[in-house]
Amino acid sequence: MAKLRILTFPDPRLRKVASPVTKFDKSLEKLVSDMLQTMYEGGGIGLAASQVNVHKRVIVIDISEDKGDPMIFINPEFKILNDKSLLSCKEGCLSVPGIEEEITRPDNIYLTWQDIHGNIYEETPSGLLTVCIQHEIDHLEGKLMVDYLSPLKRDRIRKKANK
Ligand code: GNR
Ligand code: NI
Repeated sequence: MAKLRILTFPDPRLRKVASPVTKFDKSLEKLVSDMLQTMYEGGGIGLAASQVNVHKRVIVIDISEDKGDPMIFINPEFKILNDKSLLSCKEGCLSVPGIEEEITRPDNIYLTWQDIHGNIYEETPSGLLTVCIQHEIDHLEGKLMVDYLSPLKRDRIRKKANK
């Protein structure tokens, strides 16, 4: 396993839209294992490939207490089942270090994804996983948590980062 470099806001490479994974091969396994190490060493609960400058639709998440339950999502997609059911959560991002902001997201989603072998899964997740998977899928679309903040707040964060 190798630790990868994490891009930080406002790096324009974080704005790229990731492409679907089509080959479920050894190089995908290597990417996932490097991403897991990078997430654990960075102290995050999730990581999208976009954050390590690999623009493929790959996400790793571990929201377990003892950090022993890695979840891998290849080509994840979600649909909002009820846009009136919302959840607010103080979010952080390894690509926006030092910032924690309350963000409100839909709480009732239908999620599909593939595993590392290409098998297809579906689930209606709940709680922190719902928040985290949306945060990570945003990364794959080139979207960042700062995009949910006011332009003023976003500008303050940008100025701090550029110092
Ligand atoms: O470590 C992280 N914590 C977190 C907290 C609340 C909502 C989302 C997250 S994801 C973040 C790691 C990260 O930047 N993933 O892209
Ligand atoms: Ni993030």
